[in-house]
Amino acid sequence: MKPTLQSFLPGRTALVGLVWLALATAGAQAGDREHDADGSYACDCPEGLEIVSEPWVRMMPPGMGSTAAYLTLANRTDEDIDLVRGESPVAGVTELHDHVQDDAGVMRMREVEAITIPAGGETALEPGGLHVMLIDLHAPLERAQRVSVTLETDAGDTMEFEARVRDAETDGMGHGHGGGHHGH
Ligand SMILES: [Cu+2]
Repeated sequence: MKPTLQSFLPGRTALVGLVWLALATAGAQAGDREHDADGSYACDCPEGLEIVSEPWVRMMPPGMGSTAAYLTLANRTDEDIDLVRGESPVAGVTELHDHVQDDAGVMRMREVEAITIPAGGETALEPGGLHVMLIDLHAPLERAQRVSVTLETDAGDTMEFEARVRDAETDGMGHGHGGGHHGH
């Protein structure tokens, strides 16, 4: 985590304005093509990389300055794909996280160097496991808001998609960020 980054953003107010503008524009374009006939979701992705579950961002209680984005990725190529960086206009810092059990048996999240989608396989980012951490949100997120997220591979390719903000309750994972739920 780099909580101090916020202090390096002098144009914070201007930035927020830009973000809202970007979101408004993105929202207008989104509904058209959410779910392709082949079961993949809209993504400006490198060849062979697909999104196979609807991307979403966890709606957090008021006052929380960070949240997480989730989706399932499929790799149709014959080489592993490593995602090594993330970026989003709504967050000051975007990190790739996983949940790991600490020595006391408590699940904690920590930054990872890469999220790997194995050749010909799938990788799920889901509550209690891997996720894209959105830190230092510039403004509170609202339900149904579409958040643009960009992930970058170690080869320098980028994948860009939109994730919809929603509550986590419906997925049966209960409350809290990783409290007791064991990812895989
Ligand atoms: Cu996290």
